[in-house]
Amino acid sequence: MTHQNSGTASRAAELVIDDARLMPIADKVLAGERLNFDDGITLYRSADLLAAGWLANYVREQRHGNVCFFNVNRHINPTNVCVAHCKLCAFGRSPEAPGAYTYALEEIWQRAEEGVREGATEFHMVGGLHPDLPFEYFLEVMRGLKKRCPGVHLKAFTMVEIGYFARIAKLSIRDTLLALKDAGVDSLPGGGAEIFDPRVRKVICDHKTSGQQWLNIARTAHEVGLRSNATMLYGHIETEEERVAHLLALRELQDETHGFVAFIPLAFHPENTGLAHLPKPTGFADLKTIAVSRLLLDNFEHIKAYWIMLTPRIAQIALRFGADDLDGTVVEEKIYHDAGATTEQFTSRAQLERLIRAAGRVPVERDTLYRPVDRSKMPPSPARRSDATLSIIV
Ligand code: V47
Repeated sequence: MTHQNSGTASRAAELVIDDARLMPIADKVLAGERLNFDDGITLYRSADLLAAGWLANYVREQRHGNVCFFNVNRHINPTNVCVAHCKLCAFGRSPEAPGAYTYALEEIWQRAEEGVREGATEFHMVGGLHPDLPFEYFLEVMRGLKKRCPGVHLKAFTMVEIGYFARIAKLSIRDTLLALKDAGVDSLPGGGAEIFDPRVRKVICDHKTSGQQWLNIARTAHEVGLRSNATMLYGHIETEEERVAHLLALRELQDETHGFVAFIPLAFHPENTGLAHLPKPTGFADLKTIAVSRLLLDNFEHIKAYWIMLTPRIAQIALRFGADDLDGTVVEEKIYHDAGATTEQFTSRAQLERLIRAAGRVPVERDTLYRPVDRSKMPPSPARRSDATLSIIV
């Protein structure tokens, strides 16, 4: 059936809804009204992916028109040694386990300087909860990065790492965040949120920061002037109710602080994890989650389709299902690749632009806070790897 709502934009005439349960939701979206918990559940339970995607795309185009953002960044994971032993994770190791590593300070700085030569405007830095490294090590990492690469935004440490640093340094969350800010941290990435519900956390990340603590740390970060991203790890043991409750908890905090920059749904990769028996989320679930996120998170400016995790093909399609950002060039990715991701770890700026253009969008390079980057005012960065690194038919 075609949507017949009176008083809606003429574009609504394009909307075809097969599942009548989505009609009242379409009315709300087209009228700019906030969706509720039941709407989220209905969207998740409906097989009418195209109608949900149309609505999410409508909201996305109202905010960003035809623009799709990407950035030139580098991930750096200082250590994979971790005391948490989360079932969901294939990255963390005991100190003596094969493959355990911890970079020396110089190694981190060297990687960063390589990133600067490649034109990176952001370092994304997260790692394990190391039993022996003192908080001072991480402060020193940040000070050294700021000194050597003053123009690069440091997006570093998840709420989980912040909680751990506070514990080992015997500081309050606020003082921990202030110390990191003083050492050079500019914002925080969105990891570690997983699913907030305690039932799920007990199985997938038993010893990790609780959902409530994650939200409290994010609140404090925003209060001290550090903006952050937010994530949701989906496609493992969580129910639709737990996903929607997670999204609404983020929306509620965003109403309060306006500190979140972007939301990134993260598809669970089971290989080499304690949950390896679970199947991978499907492409349908990936696109539905992007669409539901765009529709429920009406106070988030950006929804990111993280190409490494979704694959470039699905991430590209997501640009028509609510996402307005593909994330970045990345260069070195360990968390997903340890868990069986088959995507490349690096893509070039040219490849990202090509994916975006082929989806009928206009690529805009952004910095971490979504300000456009004007390369004409920056020194040229030598192409480090061939554009053929990522081969994809678009
Ligand atoms: O916190 C861990 C998740 C996160 C697995 O803020 C897994 O811009 C799937 O947060 N399968 C790290 N996911 C990645 C992350 C991120 C990525 C890109 C951009 C931003 C940003 C943040 O990855 C972890 C955890 O939630 N994770 N193991 C796994 N097996």
